[in-house]
Amino acid sequence: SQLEQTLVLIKPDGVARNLTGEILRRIEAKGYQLVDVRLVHAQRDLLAAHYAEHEGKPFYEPLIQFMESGPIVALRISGHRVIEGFRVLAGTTDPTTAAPGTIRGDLGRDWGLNVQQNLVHGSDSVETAERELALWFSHS
Ligand code: DAT
Ligand code: MG
Repeated sequence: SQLEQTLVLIKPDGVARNLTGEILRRIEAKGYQLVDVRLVHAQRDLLAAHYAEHEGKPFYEPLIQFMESGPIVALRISGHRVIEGFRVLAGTTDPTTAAPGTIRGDLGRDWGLNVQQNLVHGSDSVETAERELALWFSHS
């Protein structure tokens, strides 16, 4: 079976712009199930663990500072091939070139240097999803 779970984060820009409902609507409309949800003002240690693969890259520090800047909505969602499927719903990393019809393409703004403000995060593999879900939902 390819029934999977993935971690979605509605990043601080998405929460601040009151897009939580619109993003959840798109996830539910696709047919994915909401399994768990938390509103988190993330501490640096959690963000450093979450973005460990990017440590040392030029955008790492601005990315962590942005993710610390306000509340995040963390979602555990399930569905058939949801890991890849959510990333298709989200669109490519840069909102400027993300396709219309995607979350980043329809709702993301071109912030110039602030590519990190792209509304959502989605895990990128089965292994990553397991690791990230354990980080953000360690209570369950
Ligand atoms: P994604 O979030 O699409 O999986 P990623 O894992 O490569 O992208 O990068 C994590 C986040 O870091 C991404 O959402 C935005 C930011 N980022 C990535 N590449 C960047 C770049 N070249 N400049 C600035 N921020 C970047
Ligand atoms: Mg990524």
